[in-house]
Amino acid sequence: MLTASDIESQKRLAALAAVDLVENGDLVGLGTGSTARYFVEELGARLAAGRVTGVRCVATSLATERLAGVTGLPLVALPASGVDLAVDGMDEVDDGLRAIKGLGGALTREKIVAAAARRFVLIGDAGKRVDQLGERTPLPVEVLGFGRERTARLLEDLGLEPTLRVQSGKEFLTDNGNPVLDCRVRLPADLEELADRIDRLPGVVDHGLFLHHADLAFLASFGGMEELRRPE
Ligand code: A5P
Repeated sequence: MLTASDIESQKRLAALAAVDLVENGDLVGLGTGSTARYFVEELGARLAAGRVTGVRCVATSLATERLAGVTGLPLVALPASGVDLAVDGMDEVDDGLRAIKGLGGALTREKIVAAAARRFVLIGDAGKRVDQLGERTPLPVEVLGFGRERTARLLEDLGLEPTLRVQSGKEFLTDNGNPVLDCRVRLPADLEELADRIDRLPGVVDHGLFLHHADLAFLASFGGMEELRRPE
């Protein structure tokens, strides 16, 4: 049985593997969450030590923006030309490199940056690997506050079971000021079709299915580092 500290070590190992991919002068998308945090800290430390030079970063959340500031990573707005590399954690990943993200609530900005990356790399402990996406975690959907009960009904009509995310007794709001509906997915599900149908609902800002974004995933376990690559 892995302890919490075992899992933290694995997250850190996966993050370090991804930092090795950063090249001098890269524009790097910084993910959000406890695994991405290790990546940001290590990249900041290598920049400070001169082990990598000239990197600039785009943060996917206000929390990551603050962390990057503390670690001394220079931040810029996402340029139209995108980023060289983006690195982020995930909540679940399957063998086809498809992921669910967003339990940290940053899914919309994370997807904008992931979609703008020449290379998008997922990092996590091996416990994040699943046979079927949705088997352990709900699918987060960021929605507009306006009409959110109606949007929840439309999600139910797709076979999902939405629950409004609450944090510290209050409605959770993303950095964009929107609520999140965490949707239990009834399995088995056709995720391609589901993503497409959610994308078309009025009131939805974005959802946590990242089906075609990742090029590579580092999954750390005590057995070693596993690398998942996008199927040809
Ligand atoms: C943030 O919105 C999420 O997408 C995170 O990337 C994801 O929840 C993984 O977070 P941890 O690294 O904290 O598990």
